Amino acid sequence: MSRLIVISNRVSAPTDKAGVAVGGLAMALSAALREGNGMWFGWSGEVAETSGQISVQRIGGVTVALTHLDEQDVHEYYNGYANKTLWPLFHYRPDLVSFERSFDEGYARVNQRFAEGVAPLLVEDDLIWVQDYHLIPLAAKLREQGAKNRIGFFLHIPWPAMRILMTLPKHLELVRTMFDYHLIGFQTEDSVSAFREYVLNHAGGEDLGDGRVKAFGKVTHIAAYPIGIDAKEFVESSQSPTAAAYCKRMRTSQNGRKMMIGVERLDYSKGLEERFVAYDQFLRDYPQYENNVFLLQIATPSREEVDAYQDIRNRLDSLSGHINGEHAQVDWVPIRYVNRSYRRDELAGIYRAAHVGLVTPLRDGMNLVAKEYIAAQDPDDPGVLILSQFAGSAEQMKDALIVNPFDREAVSETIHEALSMPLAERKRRYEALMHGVMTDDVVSWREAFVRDLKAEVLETL
Ligand code: GDG
Repeated sequence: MSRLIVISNRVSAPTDKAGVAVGGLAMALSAALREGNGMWFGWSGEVAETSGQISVQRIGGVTVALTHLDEQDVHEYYNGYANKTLWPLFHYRPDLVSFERSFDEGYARVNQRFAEGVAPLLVEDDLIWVQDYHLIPLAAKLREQGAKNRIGFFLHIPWPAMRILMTLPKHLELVRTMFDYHLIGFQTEDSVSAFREYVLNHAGGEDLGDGRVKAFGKVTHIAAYPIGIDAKEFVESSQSPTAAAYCKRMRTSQNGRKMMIGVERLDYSKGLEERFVAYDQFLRDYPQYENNVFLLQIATPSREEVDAYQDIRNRLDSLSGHINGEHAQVDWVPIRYVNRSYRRDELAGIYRAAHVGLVTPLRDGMNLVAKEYIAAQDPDDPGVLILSQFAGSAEQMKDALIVNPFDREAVSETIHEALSMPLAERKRRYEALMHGVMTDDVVSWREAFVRDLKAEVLETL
């Protein structure tokens, strides 16, 4: 049986120090690696002078190979090209992109170092699965090291429309490197089409049918593999004693009011500012909800070394303060804005206590919070999901209330619709959504990708 080698920027342990599950992706990949005697390669998260040495360890039954990055790498590759160039660009924010040639060089250098670290560990029939935008050129670098293996790539974030991508210096070179993969997985059909459009219209490529595209003299296979959550685990987590305690704590503090929940990393792509503005609009449009509803917004600080993240944090501090100052009463605040993170089982209990899940990113590869919110609901009295049309999950979750997050008046109306939805309709929508969340979970995502990668014919390169 071929081994599976997963390569990602960071390697996540399946559980935190307290043994609590940290996330579906880490668990799903770890399970596959354990079963298939595979290996997970990535950055340790430590910043140290690096000699290119790799430390191989066993964590939670998984073989993990870790490398360090030095300060210049972190500045140019991680905070630079990955999070100041590609992340904003792929989330349709060319206004926030900073591009410097040193970032590009750092990105190439770290990808090269990853390839040099992985190559000696490979055997002939290993299946290699590269994750996400930090490592787009890795297959090309591995080929330079002589790797002839099947290599697949999965992009967790959106692939942008052609005209957006073309604002990136050296976009053609970046896309050229992708033709060293046998299989490229995107989250959505929208991303698949955007990639195909670029290849056909800008890279002189050809559509060979069956998801195969040819350019630069090479063929690659593109398809959508929408990622899911570890749904079974999340349902169990939402029924755990910790979740029950958190749900009860929230209900007590609701004191009969309805609660809306937002949970995200504090990131400008998640549409938090627009959400707060729409909620302010809602409080003006529907004064009957005064003192009867509140929004709990959990926003965990993220990428704090990047200026755009400090800016969004400052703007949200100011906006939440402004809205609360405007509408609050002595015994009610409309927004509870919390900048800390919670354990997964605590979060499950908080989701369960929320009457409405507000998931309104301006752009999102998939968005797992939407799926977790559904998985955590009480089937006899489920809450309502409001979901942005620009989240990848909107391609699957058609029974959510779909909104345009830029249209604050429409979001305001939709909040009213959600809060006043009769039980029968809440149940109908929940059941349809829950069926999808349980069926298209992270395990079926992984199995579909690995099965298709195995089926690739080696001669296509
Ligand atoms: C990228 C893509 C794609 C959040 N706060 C806490 C916490 N979280 C967890 C959520 C969820 C995860 O973080 C966030 O996942 P998302 O999918 O919503 O978003 P990104 O982090 O941007 O992920 C995205 C994903 O990759 C997978 O492909 O869906 O589009 O951008 O699981 O629950 N978890 C805990 N405490 C918190 O306070 N424990």
